[in-house]
Amino acid sequence: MGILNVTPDSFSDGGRYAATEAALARARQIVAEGAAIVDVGGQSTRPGSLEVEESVEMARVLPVIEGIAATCDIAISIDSSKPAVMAAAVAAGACIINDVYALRAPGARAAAARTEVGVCLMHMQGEPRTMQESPHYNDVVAEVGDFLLRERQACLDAGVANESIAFDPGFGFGKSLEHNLTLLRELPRLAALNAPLLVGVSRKSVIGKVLGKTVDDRLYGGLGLAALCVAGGARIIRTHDVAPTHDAIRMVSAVLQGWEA
Ligand code: YH5
Repeated sequence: MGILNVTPDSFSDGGRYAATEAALARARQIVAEGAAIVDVGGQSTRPGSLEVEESVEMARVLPVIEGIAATCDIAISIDSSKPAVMAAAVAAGACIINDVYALRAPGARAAAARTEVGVCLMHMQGEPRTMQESPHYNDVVAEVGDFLLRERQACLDAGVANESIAFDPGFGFGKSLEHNLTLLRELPRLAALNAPLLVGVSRKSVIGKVLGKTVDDRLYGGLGLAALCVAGGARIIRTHDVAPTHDAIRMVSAVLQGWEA
């Protein structure tokens, strides 16, 4: 899964049209580098980030999703927590909803059930503005697993199909370095919960803290983690660096599943 951020800090604003064209060019690159999914987001969820208006988020992502759907052979996911954005994105061509709030916003589960798309439920403790201030768990793996099972049941009750639901431990979302490392070490316990596991570690601070590297220098650390995650049972790797990650995980898959050209 290649990350396509459509926020002003990602594509410097020469206006909406220029930003859309730049995002589409990046989407074509993500396809060429081997991604199966492109994850389109118009709202930053990094630690400390603020919310944007629904209309702003829509204006950013919808033209990009329409453009990708019209010109690229790739599955599109919408990275949003707002039900109206989810519904509009699916109408524009998205087939997966990737929600860091795990569809907890009022109306989000109903929107997912109506559209019959895939959904990724991600664990987060707290909310983006404050989540890294003092994360606390007694047993981080058990608590993340319990959260995902509970939110899956809520989705099933709302009419989302079981086969449509993926899980994500939410690396960096209300987690200390030690919490992130424990989740990585014990990923097979989460992979055993009978949902495809999606993980996003690309360029995150877990790498920065261990290696002492800034965000632009975290590729090799991220590849190590991507390989570990696939070996630990992850099925989808969310990354900024599609070509190197694709090579790394194809290599791990060849070992685990045997080699097919
Ligand atoms: C995720 O894990 N993450 S947005 C801080 C960084 C680098 C990257 C400075 N959306 C996830 O990518 N969706 C985001 O270091 C996500 N899983 C899913 N499903 C945060 C992000 C990032 C933050």
